[in-house]
Amino acid sequence: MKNNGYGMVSSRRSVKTKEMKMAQVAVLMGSSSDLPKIQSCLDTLKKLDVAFEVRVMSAHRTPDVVKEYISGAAAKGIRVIIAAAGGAAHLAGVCASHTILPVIGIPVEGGSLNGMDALLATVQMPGGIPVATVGVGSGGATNAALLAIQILALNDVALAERFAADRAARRQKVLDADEAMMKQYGN
Ligand code: AIR
Repeated sequence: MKNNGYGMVSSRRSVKTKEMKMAQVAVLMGSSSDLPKIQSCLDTLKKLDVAFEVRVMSAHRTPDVVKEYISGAAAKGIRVIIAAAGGAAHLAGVCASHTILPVIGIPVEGGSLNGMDALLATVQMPGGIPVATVGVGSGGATNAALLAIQILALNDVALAERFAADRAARRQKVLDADEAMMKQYGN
């Protein structure tokens, strides 16, 4: 037996135990080159103990895979889709067109336009097919996870408590920084 991060699994056969949670969030990225830029999203989901699955699929390079995956996502328990892409970033929009699950788009920085292209491509959806677009950069990726958690927390009291504790910790960090600053400059 070994721990895979979600519970104990047999090393010979992958056996689900009752501690093993079904993924509620799907984090998709257009390329594995996006991973370091959205790491804070995965870290935040992990920190707040939300089960998620991570996939690489591209609206342009593997459009058939995107369609197939998204079409089956709700049936297997996914409740929120997070889609990250850079450049001509159509992944979140294409996901949104294939599901009625909420889709959060992360515009990934990089390339010649450093994320401005991804931001506009992700945010400027036609009326009727919404994508909740977060900011470019690590803060945006963190916010994508937090927004997904807020959606799930509407029906999960324990998760809402973890979210509130995280919010309180972020507040405390600013108060501590303020106190340290006042000490340093003697005011
Ligand atoms: N991308 C991949 N398919 C469609 C798009 N828009 C994006 C990836 C990545 C960028 O293109 O999300 O941000 C460059 O990908 P790569 O694989 O060339 O590094």
